[in-house]
Amino acid sequence: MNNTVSVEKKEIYDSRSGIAARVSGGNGDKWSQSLQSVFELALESQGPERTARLLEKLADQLRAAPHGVNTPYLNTIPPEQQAPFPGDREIERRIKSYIRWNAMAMVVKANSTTNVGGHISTFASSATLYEVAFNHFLRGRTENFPGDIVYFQGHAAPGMYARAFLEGRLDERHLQNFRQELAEGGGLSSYPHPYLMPDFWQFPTVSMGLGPIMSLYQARFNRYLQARGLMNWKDEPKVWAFLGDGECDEVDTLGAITLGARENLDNLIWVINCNLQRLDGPVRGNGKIIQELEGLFRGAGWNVIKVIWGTDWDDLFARDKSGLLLKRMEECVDGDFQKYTVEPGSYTRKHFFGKYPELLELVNHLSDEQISKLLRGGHDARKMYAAYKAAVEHKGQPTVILAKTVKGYGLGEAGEGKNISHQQKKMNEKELREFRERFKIPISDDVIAETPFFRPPPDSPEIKYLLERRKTLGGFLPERKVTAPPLDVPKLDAFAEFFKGSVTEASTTMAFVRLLTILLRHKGVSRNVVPIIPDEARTFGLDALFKDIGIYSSKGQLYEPVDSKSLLYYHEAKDGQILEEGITESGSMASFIAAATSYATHGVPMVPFYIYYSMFGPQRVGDLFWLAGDIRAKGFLLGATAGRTTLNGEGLQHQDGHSLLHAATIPTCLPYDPAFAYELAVIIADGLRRMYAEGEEIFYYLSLYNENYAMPPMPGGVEDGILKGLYKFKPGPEILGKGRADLPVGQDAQQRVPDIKAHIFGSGPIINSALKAQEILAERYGVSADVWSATSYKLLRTDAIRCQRWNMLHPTQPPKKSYLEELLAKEQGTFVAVSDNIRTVPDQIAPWVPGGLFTLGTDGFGRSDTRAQLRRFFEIDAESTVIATLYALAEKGQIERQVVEKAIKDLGVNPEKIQPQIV
Ligand SMILES: Cc1ncc(C[n+]2csc(CCOP(=O)(O)OP(=O)(O)O)c2C)c(N)n1
Ligand SMILES: [Mg+2]
Repeated sequence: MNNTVSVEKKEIYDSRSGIAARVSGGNGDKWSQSLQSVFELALESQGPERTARLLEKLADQLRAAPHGVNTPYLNTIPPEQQAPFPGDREIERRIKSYIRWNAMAMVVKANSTTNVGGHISTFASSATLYEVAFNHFLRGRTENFPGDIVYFQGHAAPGMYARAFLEGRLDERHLQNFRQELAEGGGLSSYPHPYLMPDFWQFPTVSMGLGPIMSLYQARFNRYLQARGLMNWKDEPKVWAFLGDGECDEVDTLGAITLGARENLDNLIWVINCNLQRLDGPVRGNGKIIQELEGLFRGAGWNVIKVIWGTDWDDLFARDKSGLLLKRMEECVDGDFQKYTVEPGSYTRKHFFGKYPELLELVNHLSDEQISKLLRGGHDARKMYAAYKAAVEHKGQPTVILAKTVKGYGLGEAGEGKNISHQQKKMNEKELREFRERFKIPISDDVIAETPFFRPPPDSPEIKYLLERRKTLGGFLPERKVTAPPLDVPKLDAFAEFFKGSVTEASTTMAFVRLLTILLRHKGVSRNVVPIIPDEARTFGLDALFKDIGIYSSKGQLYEPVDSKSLLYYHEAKDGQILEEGITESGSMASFIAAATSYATHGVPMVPFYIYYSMFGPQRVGDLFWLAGDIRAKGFLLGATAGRTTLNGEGLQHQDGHSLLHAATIPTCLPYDPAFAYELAVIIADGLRRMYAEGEEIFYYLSLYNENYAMPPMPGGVEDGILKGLYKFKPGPEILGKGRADLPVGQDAQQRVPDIKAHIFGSGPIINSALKAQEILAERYGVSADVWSATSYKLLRTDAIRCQRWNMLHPTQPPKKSYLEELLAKEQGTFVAVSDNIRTVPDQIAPWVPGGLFTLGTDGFGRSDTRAQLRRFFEIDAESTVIATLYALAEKGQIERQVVEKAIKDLGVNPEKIQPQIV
């Protein structure tokens, strides 16, 4: 049998082109009938098990063969199965040409007077992909339908603007100010940025790879909303993502595609613009990107539709009975195909067809010019229509369309198919004329050098056609509309239990879990809460929620969980509320973003709480954090197990001391570092109010820690300070008498200097270092130190900068004072800050602290050890805080330097210990 299989395999491969050609020529049925009868014969004579083994063996050999999981380098949809194109091709072509022209003109104009950049070639290659989709498939939002969700390729933005111009949504001034957003009257953002154009763009895509991963999780989130009854679509929206072939090298693009098949996301369609080029040159000069992607997607369980060749090639394939045409296609690598684009038709005749006499003959009837114009599939509206139609009708799997195109299509000498194509931003007059002629743009010679925009009048057949198409499809796209109703968020008293404090020790993570439980029972928000976890629920104590609210699974729970008898069993359910993402921080962030923008995308406000190991937050998926700002995400990110010393034992890779700084860089993010349960409650309650009752488009980042300690009751009147970033938590003792601070330890406190005053800002669990230092300073050194809780250095800084700037620009008016300045103006003394984060976190406010701020922090790499050891190592424990405070006082001449030296000795700190900072 082995022999037979090899013979079959050899025949199949030797004549593969022939088979493929015959299949595409319409003889496929005969082949499948023959194979079917062989299969039935085998079943009869060998029985099912042996037949299955034989088939499996055959499949293995096929997989190991040069093509692997690929199909031949042909269109997936043969011409005879192609759905007919229903549109008016002539009008659509003219519309597309005008859009092409305006998209090009925007960039050329912008760069003729300024150097602001822009891209022509990406859209030039994808114009047909978009136009067919806009005229026939992409559905806008209507009263009863939320609209399809579309991720546009970032560098194709000029094409979307140019279309909106024809649609009458943008005017000439907008186009004129492309990439000049600060120009009078505003301009258009370089790429899709909802932050900058909140009525237009929905999804930022320009950082390669983020569009793809967001679209995957968005498609899954749509199913989640439906499963939980939060949306009820008769007609499910599709999620479309237009991507680049170079973009597929990003791990974010391909790293999660199995989710699509696993979740049967037939609501998801990816359109990959395979122009074979990226920025510097070919994507796979020595291979074939389309085949590589096909293999990957097929392997991952997707429906793959290749659109390689245009209609012109159908006739050539049909006439080629030898299979040589396909063989020649398969011999060529992408570098060759790029060359055929750049060179004239005579070159292609000689080097491509000329390899085999039969092929030369096949194109005898074509002139060189006709050969050079043989279209690739992605430039053929009929082929693209058929592909889209097949994609929207496909059931059970997501679809990827691999459309072959030419980068810079239509630019001719200016950059068509050239390696410099991506960067081409200028066109000279000759190139402009050629472009005009090629696409028949009615612009006269005398103005062409100015690259004027062209828009036919509103009653022209083109504009009427275009508007009618969009009306039929439900409205314009892209368009961002916020229609979500406010939520009835809990008032502060819903969290009253946190304000009483507790002697039972708890961590802020435990407090958060308790708080989440309260929200899950609050009638105003319970259904909208979306807990998101990347396989770390047990670490944070969130497994307590498994049973109550369930883990979302589109398949429900097909098995009996091993822990079914326990109270907290692993409970998966079709309407589960938790998104348990497994080990994918990028995927979890993509889910967070889908939930965090549901207020705008679906008109349903969702409240995501994404809790994760803080070290694997912005440090790992920082670009998605940044995107969360741009996309106007609302929700809570919770960096748990935070703190370079609080997370003991785990060592260098796990101990986070800088996420707060990352978070501080995102303009719409409010980072908080709460120390106590009541602070957490005040911050979250206010966040809910601001985002979901008042409609602010901001999000929160909170550090959560895993150290247990007694949670104190909330002092009176501190809510405002908690939210603004700083308040006095515990004043230092009043120290009487006129003694000297350099007196030996144990001497009568009455004799110590009363007016040596210090202030220690502490955050997170390190506030406990500050509190202990407060005691030591008072008892042993006669220094009274007030302890403050610093909940957000970023917010203090932003407010201070705002006032400083106003004062600078209004120099003769009475100066404004920031919250921080007003607060500290009432205080005397020396200021010290201690944190489980790097010093740069507290240093953010240093310029506004009277007399400066002396900071202690955890700069350097973490270590595996106990908290006590780590805090001594990084010099943020109570003893180190005492020494730092005394030193800061000595620096100001308020105490003798010998006092500091003595304290170092008394408190057992080794002055020669290794320094944690490195360079
Ligand atoms: C994460 C990221 N890295 C790099 C870039 C810079 N960049 C912009 S476009 C581009 C090439 C895009 O090629 P491809 O995806 O093939 O798109 P095409 O323009 O060819 O359609 C690069 C490298 C980026 N935008 N994002
Ligand atoms: Mg490309």
